[in-house]
Amino acid sequence: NNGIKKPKGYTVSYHANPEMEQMHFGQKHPMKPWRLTLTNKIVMAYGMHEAMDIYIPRAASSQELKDFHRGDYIDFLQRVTPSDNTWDPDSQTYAYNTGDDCPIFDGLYNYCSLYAGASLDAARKLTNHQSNIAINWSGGLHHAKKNEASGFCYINDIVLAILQLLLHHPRVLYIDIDVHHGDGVEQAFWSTDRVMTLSFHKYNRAEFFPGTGALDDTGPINNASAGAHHSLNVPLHDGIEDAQYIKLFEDVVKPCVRQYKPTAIVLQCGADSLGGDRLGCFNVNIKAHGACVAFVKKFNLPLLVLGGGGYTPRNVAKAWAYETSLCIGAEVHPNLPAHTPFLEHFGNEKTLFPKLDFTRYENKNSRVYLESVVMGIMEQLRYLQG
Ligand code: ZL4
Ligand code: CA
Ligand code: ZN
Repeated sequence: NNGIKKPKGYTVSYHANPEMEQMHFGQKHPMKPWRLTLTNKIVMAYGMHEAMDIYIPRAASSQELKDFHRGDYIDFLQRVTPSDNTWDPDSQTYAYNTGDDCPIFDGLYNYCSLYAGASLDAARKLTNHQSNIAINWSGGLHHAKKNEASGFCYINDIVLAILQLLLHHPRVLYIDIDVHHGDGVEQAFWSTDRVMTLSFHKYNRAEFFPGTGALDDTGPINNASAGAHHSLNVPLHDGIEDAQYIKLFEDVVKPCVRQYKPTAIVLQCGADSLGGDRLGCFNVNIKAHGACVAFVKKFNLPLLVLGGGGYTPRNVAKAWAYETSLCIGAEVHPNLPAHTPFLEHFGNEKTLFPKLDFTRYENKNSRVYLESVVMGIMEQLRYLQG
């Protein structure tokens, strides 16, 4: 043990089912469930498990998945096998948008019901008051729609978890720091004022997935709709850096909390917003990514912490392990413990805070641009005063 103790005055729960870590999306597919094994190994090597309640959640039932998803889509996921992968436009795989991004692999349904089960378990621990901060790094799959897969996501565990929170909470704030727009969550709660969605992402309508999430997409145009002004988007350009990202995050999140007064927060911590990510294009370090988690924690509201994207597994694992330590409020030594399994996997960078590759993307975010984004958000929040 590294002297990591249970936090005083609050409980952190960690929801992880190792069964899903073995899954494979297929050769060369960027999504590697194995990054979760790497994360858990680092968390355990530091002894952080001593400071949390650890749960191995059961898979969600098909009935639970149908609380958001359409029945025929769940039945399809339950039934399909890899031999159904086809580009026949008449086939159901086409209708439900499975293919290159969302392949049908062995164990797919098990994988989906496990990560959704973990997010539901985490949400229930919050609503039961058994936990104050509940963590599921296998969740955060924000692109999945009611009746189709999208962007490596099949089941929207975030929507399911928020629906659970809404049974007990009048207002839930959803914050998404994945480099991609959290379109599935935004769409699900577009017409309601009981959830405010806020996504920070790279935005380029024609060139960057999924192409939605412009600054002025803020909810139904009709001001009579409850959802008007409750979908907030922070569109960014390539190469945003630590200091800019942290300031922007705080300048936006603080007034959202002040104006909206959520009673619970869900934070999607997609690690593809880190520098050097295989799919991402930001220049954010692990400490700055973690600073967002630490900032949200300070509001002292029931907090659901989820994973998401992240395609350079060694960096994803370090970021999420570091963010676990921030949730516990434990100081951890920057050097990975010598007994960390797979330590050889990290090459010369046996530290939680490696030098990331910032050579690929030049910073295209000017101070003036970021100020205009903050002003755009403030303008939306002014409508909330009622
Ligand atoms: C791959 O190498 O932009 C999938 C996907 C599979 C292996 C072999 C197939 C090769 C990059 C991506 C052909 C792949 C063609 N393999 C994929 C418009 C696209 C159509 C599909 O972090 N092609 C679609 C989705 C994004 C598109 C990002 C982020 C999820 C999250 C939360 C989802 N889709 C173009 C791409 C590869 C692959 C290599 C890939 N797909 C990169 N970006 C996308 O927000 C978890
Ligand atoms: Ca995002
Ligand atoms: Zn992403």
